[in-house]
Order: sequence, then structure tokens, then C-alpha cells
Amino acid sequence: MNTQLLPGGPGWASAGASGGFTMDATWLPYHARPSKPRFLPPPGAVDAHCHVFGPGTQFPYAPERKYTPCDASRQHLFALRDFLGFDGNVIVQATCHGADNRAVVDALHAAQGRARGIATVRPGITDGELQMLNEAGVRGVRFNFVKRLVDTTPREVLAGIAQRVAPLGWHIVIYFEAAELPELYDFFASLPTTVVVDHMGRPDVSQPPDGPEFELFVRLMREHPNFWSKVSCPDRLSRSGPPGYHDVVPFARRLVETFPERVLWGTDWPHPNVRHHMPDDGELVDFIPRIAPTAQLQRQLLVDNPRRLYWQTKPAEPR
Ligand code: 0GY
Repeated sequence: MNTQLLPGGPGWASAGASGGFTMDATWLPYHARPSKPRFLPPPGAVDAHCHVFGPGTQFPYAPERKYTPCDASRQHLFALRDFLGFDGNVIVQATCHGADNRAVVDALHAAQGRARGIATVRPGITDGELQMLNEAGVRGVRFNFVKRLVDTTPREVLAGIAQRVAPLGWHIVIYFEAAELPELYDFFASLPTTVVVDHMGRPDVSQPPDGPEFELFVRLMREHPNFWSKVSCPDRLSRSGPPGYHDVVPFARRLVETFPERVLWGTDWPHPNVRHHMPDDGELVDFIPRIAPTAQLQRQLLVDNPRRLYWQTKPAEPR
């Protein structure tokens, strides 16, 4: 446990700084006093979706970014990991850093094997740079289709990147809004690697969990055994709101129970671009037993699945 930087303690409340950059006026900093969760994650549990931002003085935000956040350092992230009772992290490159993965790589080195990373890469990346990322602990790339976050990248460019990373044994993380899935479905199905979907494909939870929109996502998972889903971000999806996020439960629980070997969970700390409320990370952890009601499902979601995907995947054999 990092006693210098306890979540909720005096050193924690530095949120609001953005290292020489001006944080967006509408930006909500991460929770100042997260609660201690009642649910105790099993040993080896992994927070499989979180970010580091800056610090901007050390790792400047990208010129092409669509938002300027508050700094959220690796020291803060690791203190939160310990406080919530987790053992590892998967740190996902956030769009505010563009394709400059230095903040993630720095965090991976500092984590000493307790974290893995997801990078953003451009087609010009060299084999040497890919190898450097691999050695640091990167195990995948993220393709982002959310228009408020990124400019569109042509599909042939993405397909080319997929071909480059497949031999490393990496996977592809995709982030999109549910309304876009019909248009993107065939492209996603053509990807040659394991594919991990962020936040259940962002369903509209005012629709029924067995309605046509979510059925299409379930079909994608059912017909393509290389697809996984993060059952994360009830705070982004819920209309009923905290602390229970009741309306998200049937969606997440359906995925956990139907695909217990292909689901992951993450805090999404420091929760970029949330508008209505900043989630309490302790409450998010207490959401887990409601979507994964048995010890076996919890162990698969938090330990077995992320450990298999991020710590045991071997590079693909050359064809
Ligand atoms: C998330 C969600 C968001 C942002 C990013 O990389 C990012 O900037 O992923 C969002 O704004 O919905 O997963 O962190």
C-alpha cells in the first residue's frame, strides 16, 4: 500500500492540475474521496481499463487532442489500485495523448510487471518501436470510433495496423457507440486478432437488454469467439445513476453469464469526459458482485480472464 498517497488523503487532492496546460472548463476531476469498497476482489484481481494523464509537464498532451484533462499520474493510479484491493492494471492509452505512448510506457516500467498496456499507433511505426512497446508490456492497440474523441482513420489503415500487431500476439481494443455497430459490424468481424470491446459497446440502457440493439452486440460475441467485452462504465451508461446504476445491471450480467470466459472489468479511472457526476471508485467495485454474482464468475472476470489475455498470451507462430 502506498501510504504517501492515500486516495482521499492530502496528497490525493491534487486533481485540478494539468501541468502547464489549461484543463477544460467543464472537466470533472476524479473523485476526491473514493469510498473503501465492501466487496473484496479475489487475489490477483486486475483493473483492466484505466488511464494515466500526464503529468502534462513530463508527458505533454497531444496537439490533436479533443480535450485537456487534469493530470492523473501513475502514482495516483497505483495508490488507487492498492486502496481498492486490486493487484494489477491494464493501462489504456487515452486520446488526449494521441499516439505518444510515453506516459503509458513510463507507468508500465514503474509497475514492475503489475501492469500491461494498450497503445495507440500510427501506420508509420517501425518494427523496433513495436518491439520496444512489447517489451514494456503493451499487449494491444486501440481503435477508437467515437467521433467526439478522434478524427476518423480509414479502415484500410486500421486493417494494416492489425496485420502489423497480430504477429506479436497483441489484440485490438475497439471503442464505439452502439448506434454505429450495424455499420462497423463487418469490419470488426474481419479483424484477425482477439478483439476486446470497451464498455459493452456502449448500449442505450433505456432500451431492453433483449432488444434489437443489444441483441446485435450479443450476436457479435456469440458468432465470433475471438470477441471479448469489458463490462465497465455503468456510470457512463446509466440513466438511473449512482450508487446502484440499476439499469446497467441486466446488460452487464447477461454478458458475464453468457460469456464468462471472455469478459473483463475496469474502473475507467480517472473517468475522462464524464459530465453528470464523477463516480466513486469504491462504489464501482461494489457493483461487481451484482453483475458477477458467484465467486467463480468473479474470479473469471477479475483474475483468470485478464491474466490469460494480458500475462500469458504468446506471439503468434509465423505463417
Ligand atoms: C474511456 C472513455 C472515454 C475517453 C477515452 O481515450 C479516451 O480519451 O477513452 C470517453 O470520453 O468516453 O474509456 O476512457
